[in-house]
Amino acid sequence: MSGIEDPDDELSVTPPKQWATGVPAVAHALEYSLEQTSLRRTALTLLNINQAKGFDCPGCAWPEPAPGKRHLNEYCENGAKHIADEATSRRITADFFREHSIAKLDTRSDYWLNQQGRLTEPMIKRSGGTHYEPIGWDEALEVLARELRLLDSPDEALFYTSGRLNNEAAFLLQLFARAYGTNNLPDCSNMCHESSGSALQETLGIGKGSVSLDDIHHSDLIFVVGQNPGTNHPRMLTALEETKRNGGRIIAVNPLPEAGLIRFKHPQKPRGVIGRGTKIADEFLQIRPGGDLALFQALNLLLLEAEDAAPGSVLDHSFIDASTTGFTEFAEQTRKVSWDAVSEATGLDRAQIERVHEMVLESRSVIVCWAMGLTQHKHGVPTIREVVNFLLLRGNLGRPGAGVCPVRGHSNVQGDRTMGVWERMPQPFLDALGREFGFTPPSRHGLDSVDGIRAMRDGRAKVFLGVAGNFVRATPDSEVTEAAMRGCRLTAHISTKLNRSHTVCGDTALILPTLGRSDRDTQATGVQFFTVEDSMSEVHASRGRLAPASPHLLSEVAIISRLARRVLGHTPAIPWEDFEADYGTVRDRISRVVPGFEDFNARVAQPGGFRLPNPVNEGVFRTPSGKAVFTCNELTMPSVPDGHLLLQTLRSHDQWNTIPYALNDRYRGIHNARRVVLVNPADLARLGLADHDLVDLISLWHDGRERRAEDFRVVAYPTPPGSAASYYPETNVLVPLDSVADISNTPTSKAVLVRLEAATGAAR
Ligand SMILES: Nc1nc2c(c(=O)[nH]1)N[C@H]1C(S)=C(S)[C@@H](COP(=O)(O)OP(=O)(O)OC[C@H]3O[C@@H](n4cnc5c(=O)[nH]c(N)nc54)[C@H](O)[C@@H]3O)O[C@H]1N2
Ligand SMILES: Nc1nc2c(c(=O)[nH]1)N[C@H]1C(S)=C(S)[C@@H](COP(=O)(O)OP(=O)(O)OC[C@H]3O[C@@H](n4cnc5c(=O)[nH]c(N)nc54)[C@H](O)[C@@H]3O)O[C@H]1N2
Ligand code: SF4
Ligand SMILES: [Mo]
Repeated sequence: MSGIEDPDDELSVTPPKQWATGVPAVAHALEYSLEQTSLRRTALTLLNINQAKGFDCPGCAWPEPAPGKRHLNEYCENGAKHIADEATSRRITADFFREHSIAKLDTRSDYWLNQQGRLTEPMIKRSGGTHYEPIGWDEALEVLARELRLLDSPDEALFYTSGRLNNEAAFLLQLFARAYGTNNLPDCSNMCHESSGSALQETLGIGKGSVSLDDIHHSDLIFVVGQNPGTNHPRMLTALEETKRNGGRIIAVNPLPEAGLIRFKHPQKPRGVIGRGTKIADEFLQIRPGGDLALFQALNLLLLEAEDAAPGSVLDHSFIDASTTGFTEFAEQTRKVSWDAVSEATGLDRAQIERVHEMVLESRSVIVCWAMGLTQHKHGVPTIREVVNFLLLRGNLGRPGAGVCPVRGHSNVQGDRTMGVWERMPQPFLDALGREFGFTPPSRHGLDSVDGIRAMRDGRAKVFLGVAGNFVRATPDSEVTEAAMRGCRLTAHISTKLNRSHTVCGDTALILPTLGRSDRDTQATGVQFFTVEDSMSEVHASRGRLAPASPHLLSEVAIISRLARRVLGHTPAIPWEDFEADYGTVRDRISRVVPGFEDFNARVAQPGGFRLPNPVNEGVFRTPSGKAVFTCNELTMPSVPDGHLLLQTLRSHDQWNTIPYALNDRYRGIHNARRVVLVNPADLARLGLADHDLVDLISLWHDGRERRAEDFRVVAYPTPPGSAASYYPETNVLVPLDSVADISNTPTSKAVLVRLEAATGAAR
């Protein structure tokens, strides 16, 4: 398998931290930035992150406060690291590729590949070649266009995107794919919040969150479930601090005692510098992985019983009667919930769940926030449906301080979906697109990420274009996926930095380097900006300010427009040249195709942009019945055979998805190593292992194939008995391709059955 790690065996372990984001955090961010670039570029970038006239942080999708309420430093430690990683002064030139064969590059770690700097010119690996070599833009795009034209069917091509892509480029990419003739638009959402989209669409009629930042600030009670905000959405902690200042309370539900959930020190306030900061969680439920469905069923049972005891005082009957369906069946099933099953699934005391229930009763408004700890389970969709049941019971939707809050990952992952990047976009969208551009978009559904891998593996997909991501590392079952990618006739990537998807490539391969968020984007009509949509449906402009990393870079909009022209030929109804010259013309088209974007150019010119309407907040549910839907969800838990552990694969504090920035995970006390597996001390004793032992992880799946991740150090850690945790993407090799969430088809990255075996050290 590719990516034999550069040595990383200097592991040292300190106790997990009790607090997140204090002064050391700022120092760490500056240190990374100054390592990557000059003081001047550091200052320029940091002053422009998340400012009304600057660029959107390329990190997570947490929203900025309204323009008048922004600090000069409206970013977090990790946002500063993401920017520094992009604004680095290091460059990869043609010489670099002459010196390093692709086979050689493939032995280097993901960390090393990323540290080589920004890509600067288009490169090609020709069929049978061993190295990437320079190629002009025209020829590169012609190579790709020719392969696309030669396919027997447009459905043999895949167009993958991550949520880094901006709205304008995303809109053009899906327009191009559909005009070419396919809905094969897999994206990172398939592996991320797809379970949220599936559950919310079915129950509330829209696959997005309903709350605003203001709702967070003024909620009485917020659940933070399956989420590690101290690392992954750091400025969410600032918002939760404000909730607490306003008298609200927080409940954290997580198998791990994550630092940010316990205590928070604000890095930009004197109180954060001295003092102990704010205690975040009023109640911490250290749940067994996968136990959340049982937890919310138990809370729902308690609410029904409290209503029985004091009729008319607990449930919001007028809301339930007027705006929902399915209550009777749901209530009937919920009354059968057994406390033995709840205790088995959650590992929690009944008394603690009852305490939380009391807090719910005391709260007029409740929000549930969640992320990958809920979505990446086999029963992720039913779990989120049960969260919706919980909120519906007391009418906690469409009111101030109440609602659903799936906290999205990539900065524009929500926007990409709004723009039509989805393999199963609803027919009304396709009709509007076809009307605007004078063609008939295909209506058969396309392939998502998992089905896309199957199609490449089986020779049904032959050309792969990836935009703004690292498909081969983000996806499960690394050995299977790598073979699938290598089997393609052509793989091409529009990227800013070198990654594994460039070294694990098809017969012919292209690297198409592009501008990043912080780079100035100049086209024929002048300097351009683009737009993004955050996790709370706020749409705003982003303007890069730095001199581009190389004069040979094209923007994503330019690359996609030029490719489309070559593939589709002359299309009078789709003026690709105009789109490239003036992104405002793309926004004009978006305003005519995508609901909620009327008058887009004028509204996005306002400082801070605008918020898309969410019908749920107007009491409108776009479900077939026109009402919100109570659902009945069967309690299921993965069964863990003797001698096995349930492994979750998660992010360290020092990485951006597939890209490690360093080998530390400061808040969890792990230093200088990523190949570690966190295990409960009681399990270690039971398995005859000791802290720091070297083990292989072997996953269990019914296809009998051996999936092994070699040479991990065991770290004794307070994870619930029977479970373990380790970093992604090193452990993706263990996640079977067919182990997916029901309905959403999301890989079960938080529930992999593994056993640990003493390592032979053969990989070293
Ligand atoms: N710095 C940084 N920021 C990021 C990213 C990054 O890589 N680095 N990635 C971005 C992206 S794309 C995303 S999607 C988000 C991801 O944000 P998160 O979802 O916070 O990311 P994970 O590291 O996957 O952490 C999952 C959390 O869920 C918990 N968990 C696991 N299983 C369960 C369970 O069964 N029940 C409960 N209740 N909890 C569980 C884990 O202990 C962990 O705290 O972050 C975004 N922000
Ligand atoms: N086991 C396991 N697997 C997982 C997960 C997990 O928790 N566990 N999480 C899943 C989740 S939530 C997600 S979202 C996926 C993430 O998967 P992806 O989104 O595919 O991966 P990233 O690591 O975000 O992609 C990084 C690459 O994006 C490119 N890039 C960065 N900025 C830009 C830009 O501005 N433009 C362009 N064109 N390119 C750019 C760079 O070349 C960089 O190498 O992984 C999923 N996989
Ligand atoms: S919270 Fe997210 S969007 Fe905000 S600065 Fe930090 S990484 Fe960037
Ligand atoms: Mo994600």
